[in-house]
Amino acid sequence: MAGTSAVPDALRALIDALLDGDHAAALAETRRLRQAGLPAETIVTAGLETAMSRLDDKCTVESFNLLEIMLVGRAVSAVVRELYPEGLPRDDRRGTLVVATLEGDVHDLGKNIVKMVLIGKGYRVVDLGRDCPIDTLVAATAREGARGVLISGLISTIVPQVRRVRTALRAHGLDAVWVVAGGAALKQFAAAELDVDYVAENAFDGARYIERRLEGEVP
Ligand code: B12
Repeated sequence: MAGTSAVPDALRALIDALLDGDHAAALAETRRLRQAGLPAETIVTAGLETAMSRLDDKCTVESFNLLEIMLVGRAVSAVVRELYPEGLPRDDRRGTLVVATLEGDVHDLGKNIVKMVLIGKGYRVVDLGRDCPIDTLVAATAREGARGVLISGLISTIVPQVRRVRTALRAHGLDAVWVVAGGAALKQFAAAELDVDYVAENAFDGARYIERRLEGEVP
């Protein structure tokens, strides 16, 4: 995640508002930044991700401040909806993608960003939510005719499940479906270690990979 030194000055007020859990102030600051011409991508990667990474010590196995984290989470969600409003035109010809956080992992802020970014780029995205069993993931992939499966993972305990996804897809004849992983717990691994096609650094890196994949630049 972005460290303090990488944060542009322009984003400090937004990060402070997010960390205060003040979603009205965060929204106002987001609108101001957009009007000033700051790209949504920068607001997400240098603003939202930085704010959340500063919550690290309030959300560990040893110490856990639920109320504070949830308030920040609510502010992050409000900013994401502002940046990527629902109801955007979508072009189903670009293909269908399935996105989920696997069973045992309830983190979904990153997954929601990935979904909105991809919808904004014109993909049809089927969101299976968080805490999703692999069987549900495979069934939805087949039912929806998805070309790719996107998995978000924030806790390390989820890694063995991620490694089972491709085998489960193949067992149902879905050999051509590619798998992309992302999120703090998964991006520490190489794609081969997780048995996935690609591990994304952030939502935009993932979207660029998908674009290259669909355009045939990646075999
Ligand atoms: C917010 C938060 C929570 C919230 C989640 C709210 C929600 N609705 O999501 C709550 C309070 C519920 C929570 C609970 C817990 N949490 Co927590 N949480 C966090 C925290 C502070 C921020 C995570 C976050 O939202 N980041 C912001 C988003 C925007 O970033 P992101 O997910 O990485 O997503 C970006 C990219 O990675 C990418 N991306 C993400 N997924 C994908 C997928 C694809 C396909 C692609 C292309 C891209 C992509 O797109 C996004 C934008 O670029 C992290 C700390 C951290 N530094 O990550 C701990 C953290 C993840 N939590 C942790 C822990 C331990 C827990 C608990 C076990 C605590 C407890 N004692 O119960 C529980 C887990 C419960 C469970 N079974 O899942 C640990 C995990 C440690 C580990 N390695 O396993 C962390 C790392 C904190 C720490 N330092 O210890 N948590």
